[in-house]
Parts: sequence; structure tokens; C-alpha cells
Amino acid sequence: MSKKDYKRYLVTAALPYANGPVHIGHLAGCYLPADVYVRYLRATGKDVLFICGSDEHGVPITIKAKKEGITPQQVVDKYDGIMKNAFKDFGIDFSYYGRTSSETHKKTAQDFFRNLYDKGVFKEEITQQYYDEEAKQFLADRYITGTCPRCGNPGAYGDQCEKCGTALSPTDLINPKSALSGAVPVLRETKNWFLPMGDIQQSDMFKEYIKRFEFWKSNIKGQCNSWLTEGLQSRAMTRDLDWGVPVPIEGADGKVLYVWFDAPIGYISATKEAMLARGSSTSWQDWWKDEETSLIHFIGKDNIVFHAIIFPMMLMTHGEFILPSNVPANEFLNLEGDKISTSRNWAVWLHEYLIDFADRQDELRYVLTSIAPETKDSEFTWKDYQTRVNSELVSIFGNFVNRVLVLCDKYYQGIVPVSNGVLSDDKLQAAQAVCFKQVKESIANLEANLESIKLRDAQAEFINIARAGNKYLADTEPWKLIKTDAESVQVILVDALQICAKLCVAAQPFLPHTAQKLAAMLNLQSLSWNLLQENVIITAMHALGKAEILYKQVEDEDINKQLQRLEDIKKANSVQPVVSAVNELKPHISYEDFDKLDLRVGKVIAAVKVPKADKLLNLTVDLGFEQRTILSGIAEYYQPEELLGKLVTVVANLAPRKIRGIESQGMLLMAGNDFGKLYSVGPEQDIEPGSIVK
Ligand code: B3M
Ligand code: ZN
Repeated sequence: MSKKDYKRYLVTAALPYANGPVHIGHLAGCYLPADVYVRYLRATGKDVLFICGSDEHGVPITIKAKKEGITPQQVVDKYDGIMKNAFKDFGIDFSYYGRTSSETHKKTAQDFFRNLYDKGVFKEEITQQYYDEEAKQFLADRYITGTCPRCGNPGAYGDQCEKCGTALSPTDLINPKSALSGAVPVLRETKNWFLPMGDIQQSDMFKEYIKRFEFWKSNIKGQCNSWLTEGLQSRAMTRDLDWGVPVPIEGADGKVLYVWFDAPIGYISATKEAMLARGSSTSWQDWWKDEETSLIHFIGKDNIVFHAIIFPMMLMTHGEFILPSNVPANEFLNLEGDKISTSRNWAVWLHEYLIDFADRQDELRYVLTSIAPETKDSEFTWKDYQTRVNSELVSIFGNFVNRVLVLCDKYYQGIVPVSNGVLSDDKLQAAQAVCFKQVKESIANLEANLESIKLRDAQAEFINIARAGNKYLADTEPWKLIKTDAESVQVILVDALQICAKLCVAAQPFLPHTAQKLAAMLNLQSLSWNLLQENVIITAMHALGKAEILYKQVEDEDINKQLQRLEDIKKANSVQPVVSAVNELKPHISYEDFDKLDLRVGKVIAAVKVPKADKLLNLTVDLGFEQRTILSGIAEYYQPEELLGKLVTVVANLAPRKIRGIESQGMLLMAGNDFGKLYSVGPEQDIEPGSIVK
């Protein structure tokens, strides 16, 4: 983001699908960073609106409804409430939390569509789509299953084979079946309205807009640029479904808006509702139509293209709206060595955390910000949670504050003494100078990092302030000095109180519950951010409040309970696939059949992610006599850099196949089952690339 100072800040956090509860991956991905940033802006006195809400349309909702045997409306009613409450209990302080099933939203989304339609923005196209004659409806990609043409997995979906990672379209599937009725679907013609993204990409307004990518985080810039280099394709903004916002034009019966068309408009409709609740039907426009507003979308990395490209294209073709000034997207958070997964129940659920760790929201906030996946995927483990809470929050921050308040209570009965600021000898003065310098530097870094949304680094500086305070006490030992030099002790403790006050102010974005508690202990009325620049916040004769312990130790038994829970889930998950693996031994083949395979040892010499395909890696594999490009569906299991130099087994005579426009010239052998990690199969010893495997 440029350093421009805006009149107001409209911060959004991705609207979560109302089809399941919130877990730590969601929090670390966008809700917590958005909340930290918003709390910072508010503390600095900025005019901020923080918008979120439930995304209640789309196939994920209808699938959940089918699974639970209830209606989509019942699904969203249930989860909207659960999510909203969990966010609130955790201290994600939205200005407004809306929902996309609201009337305001329906009207706003329909008006938006109509506006673009009337301008002639959309291209009408007739395409062939699968239709279920029994269920009497067109089938969304996820509703069609069949055999993967690539790996033979009989349970592949119409948009993707989860076994080999190949991105598919429904017509690629062998023996397609409707997941609704089991019927064999038939192809039927249907008309839909497409956003011509390729054309918009060429427009001057789009070219002007993408200049701002320059100021954005490199993960977003990188993903966007790779989409743009590949060239954008038109995408249907309407779908043949019965759950969603009806398409508001003639001849569109039985069609709804594409969920990614309506959902981001949810930010606008929620803003309207927020302003209506404040008594104004027009002021929402200040937030969406005034260039003095900075629009910032916090999202997870799987939502980048929708927020950085498609929604801005919608906004710019509409013409009345501002465009995002930043889209801070985080990467993914893993849990105890594995990808977080709702369907496998591999998650730390927020509502469960809030029960097991009642009133310890800030501990989780602290840990999640410490490990925030700001630049690459990161990992949550309970052991690390315990270590960070105990050795940082408890031992550094909590301990410092407690020592200062206990000493002030003991020596001065909680009434701040007079300090002339001058210490009696060189050694004490040196300790004081070191401390002041460190605190000043840390505050400067903290602010710079918050400004540029590097929250992980910002929070580290916060702890550094407490660390400097602790060191000051350790160097000067006021508890010993009190016997010989009471005047210096007054100076030291008054200095330390100023640091406590600064910590209280600076804690607000990260640890809001703690900031409140500490403000009561220090008896501070204002926590304005400007106070960080003051030398004296707490003056002589000020009455301090009652000292309390800020954080409890996380005990072994606390985390063992959580680890046991995960262990149980792992066991439960591992039962089925073993059975199916035993069942599905394939029929015999002849030696001649086997001999047709040309298996070679290859060495991975380059590996990159394939843009837009979460599961695919593009590998360059050296076979000794030549180098091959091989696409492999293992991005979930391997970071590209882990593969560099690895010896792998390549099916070298597999006919080349185009995936995502890239020709894959072979396949890697991988070992694994349907649920866990895949492991590459390679020779036991270092051996020449190109060696034959037989
Ligand atoms: N509900 C996708 C998701 O939860 C989607 C975000 C919408 S933001 C407008 O990942
Ligand atoms: Zn497959």
C-alpha cells in the first residue's frame, strides 16, 4: 500500500461459508490479522468500518444440506449463528456481521448484475452442461462423480480428482454419475452470462488498476501476475442451480448468480445494513464510492483471484465504486504435521478451544499471530503453543507487569511515587539508558510493521518492549536497592510503570482482553495510541488498581488432552481406507504387460507450484539423457523446495498429457493411501539419473 493517508478505512474479512464451524486455520488466514489491523487503526483514531458476514450461497452449502438431511436454509441458519458467536467470543470485533441471504443483499446483488447487464458487459453463451433427469436439475461440477481419466480413481469429482490432483471438467469423467440421484446425467444446452475477463484484462482501466499490485505482498503479486500472464478466460457469472440469488433478467428462470459474483457484493450489502443500523440509508456510499476511502480485503490465499482480479473487474465495469487499495492474503496454517481439514475433522475448532481454554482468548491470538502464515505456510502444534505462552506471555510480559505492580504495592501502597528521573550511579544510569533506547526502537519498529501489515514482526516488537523492561529490573534489582537507595528505586519503578502503560497501549491490537485487564490494573482511562510517544503516561500520586496475574501457565495436562483428541481423530480416520486398500487388489497382469512400463530414476532439478491449481507442482526432472516437465498432484504434501535434488521413480513412457495447458511428460510413483500424505518412491542409494527400474 502506498503511504497515503486516507480519510477512512473499509476493512473486510472473507465471508466464511456458513457450512461448518470456525477453526484456527480460518483465524490465522484472515480473521485475526484483519482484527489486529483494525484494532490498530481504531487505536490511532482512524475512521474504520470492519465488515464480514456469512457466505450462504454456493454448492458447499447445498452439499452440507444433503449430507445432514436438512434444507440449505437450515444449514445457513445454524452455522451463521455458530460462527457469529464464536468470532464474538474470541474478540474479532466486526463493526457489522451480515449474511448473504438477507433481502438487502439480494437486492444489491441483483441491481449490480442488472447494471452490468444493461451496459452490455456480459457475453451470453450456450454451453453443454450435465443434467440429472431424475432430480430434474443441472448438476454443479461437485455433484458429478466418475472415474478419473488420469489415475482411474472411481470417486473423482467433476472439477477435480482428489486422488491424483488433476483439475477436471465434468465431461472429462469416465462413467459420470449424478451425486444427487445416482442417475447417469445427460448433456443439455443451457445459456449463461459470462464476464469477459480476457477483454477487461486488455482495458486501460484494468491496466491502470494493476499498477497498485506493485505495493502488495509478493505472494499476491506473484499469483496475480501468473494469472495475467496466462491470460484470463471468460467465466460464467450465472449458474443453473436452485440455491442462490435469482438472476434478475428475463429468460433466466432456474438460474442463480455465481456465488463468487454475489459473495463479494456481500461486503457492500453488509455496509448498507451497518449504516442503516446507524440510521443512515445513504452514508454507505462514503465507504464505497469515495476515493478517500481505503478498501482493504483480508483473505486466505485460495481467494486471491476473486478479490484481486474478478471483484475489481466487476467494480470497475460498474464504474461507481472504488477499487481495493490492498489485498493482504495469508498462506495456509497446518496442524501437527498435516493439512487442516474440515471433512477429516483435523482442526482445532474455535468453539471447542473457547470451552477448554475459557477466558484465554489472548493466548491463542498471541500464538496464531506469532506463527501467522504471512509469507509461507506455517504450522500450529500444541507443544509450540505451550512454549510460546509460557516462555513469552507468562515469563516475559506477564512477569514484568506483575513484578512492577507488586513492588509498587509493597513499597508505595499502590500510589505512584515522585520521580526526578535521575539515578544515583553510573551503572544504574547505563541500565536506564539501554532500556529507554530499546523501548524507543521497538515502538518505532512495532508501528512501522503494523503500518505495513507485518503483524508477526509487529507482535515480536511488542514482546521486545517487555523484554527491555525485564532487563532493566534485572540490571538494577530494585528489590535489593530499596535498602540502600530508596530514591533510585522510585525512579526505576516509575520508569517501569511508564513501560507497563506503553505495553498496555501497544497490546490493544494483539491482546485486546489483556489490554482491558491491564488498563484496570494500572487505572488508565485512555489507551490512545499517541501515548506511545509520551515519556510520562502515569504521573505521581496516581492510584494504581489491583494487581492480578495476566496469564496462567499452560500445563502439560492441558495440551496432552488436546493431543489425545487429535490422536483419536487420526485413529478414526485411518480405519476405512485400510479396508478399501485391502479390498481393491487389482486383477493379475502378465509379465508382458508389466514389461511395457519404462520406469526410470529421475532427479528433481526444479519445482514450482502451478498457478490456480492448489494440488499441482510443476517439476523438472533430469533423466540423465534428457530433462522432462512433469506435473504431479503432490503440492499438498511437498513444498517445492523439499523436492529439489530428490531421486524419484518416473513412468518414462507414459503418453504426454496436457494439464492446465502444460504438457506433462511422465508421472512420478508415489506411495500412500486415500487420506494421508503421499511419499515419493525413489532408489535407496544415490544412483545415476536415467537408471532403469525393473
Ligand atoms: N466463502 C470462500 C471461503 O470461505 C468464500 C469467501 C467469500 S469472500 C467474498 O474460502
Ligand atoms: Zn485422478
